Amino acid sequence: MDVERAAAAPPTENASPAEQIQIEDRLQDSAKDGSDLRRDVLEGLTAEFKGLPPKYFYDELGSELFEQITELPEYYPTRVERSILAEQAEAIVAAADPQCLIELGSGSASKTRVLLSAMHEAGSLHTYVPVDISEEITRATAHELISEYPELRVHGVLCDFENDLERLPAWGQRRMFAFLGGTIGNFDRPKRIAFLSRIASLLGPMDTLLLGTDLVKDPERLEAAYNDSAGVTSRFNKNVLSVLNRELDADFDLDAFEHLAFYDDENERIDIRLLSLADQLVHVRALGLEVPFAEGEEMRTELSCKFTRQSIERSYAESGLELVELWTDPEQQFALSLARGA
Ligand code: AVJ
Repeated sequence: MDVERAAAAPPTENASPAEQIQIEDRLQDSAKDGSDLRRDVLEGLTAEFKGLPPKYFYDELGSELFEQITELPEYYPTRVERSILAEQAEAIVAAADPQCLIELGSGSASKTRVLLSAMHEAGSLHTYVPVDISEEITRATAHELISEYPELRVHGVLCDFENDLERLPAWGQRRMFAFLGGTIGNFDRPKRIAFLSRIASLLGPMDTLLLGTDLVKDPERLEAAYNDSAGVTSRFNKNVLSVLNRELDADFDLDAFEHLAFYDDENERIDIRLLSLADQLVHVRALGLEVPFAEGEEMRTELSCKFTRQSIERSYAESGLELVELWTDPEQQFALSLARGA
């Protein structure tokens, strides 16, 4: 039986774990065999202003370092988003009325539970679709969740949601896409509009998008969140160089670069870079590439865009979406917003 039809098969009552959990591997070969990485790194390191895509931060160590970041006193977004979810899950579920939750970049789904629980309370919990590249985490999470919610079907999809969004199977229920954590901030404006437009084209009339966005605030507080005193963010940032050393047989000296993160007021975003501390030549052997870095040269490793209610509404409007409702915390540090097709 092909996967599309298996995915569309109606669930049965009293399913066994094997029937309740289905994990589909939709990861493209170019992601598995490293050709995406080689293409992105070649492009990024040969550009006049060098840059690397943030998705390559997240190898095993990088994911662990990001977990540590979320627990830092200076890094408020994860905690605040979780508190908004805890306060507002019922209201979110009432506004969206979903039967199926599709989470882009689900990871360990720690924030998702609150939503699933509200769907369960509302009597509408049907399917959870975690979309992630890690099979291990997705499987482990699926098993935990079905023991907590006996009525739940978990249909995991292993893929890079940025590349494979249109390849997600279609489900015939009221769906809420969730893109949490403020990860939308990694896209610059053109990429953000392109990505949200793609989501808009997937939304049926009953479907919604729940989006987490960090908000514009005092630059000092913003900059502190990306320049923690324990130096975890610096290690996280430099870890992308270790990924290249390992995956592409490169010879980056991590001590020859310095972590930089500053708030760009005009573009309303944190700009994260690695500063070369010396004139140096880096070899990326898997690409047959020699990359010169000048002393003081900066390479961009991540953007983290910050929003206002107005800029969220504008992003939606430019993407064929419409704001339904927006929830924030008492200090207005972070926002969760619900959108539907315009
Ligand atoms: C996972 C993209 C939301 O932008 O705050 C944290 C990543 N980088 N510290 C963010 C990050 C440095 C984080 N996102």
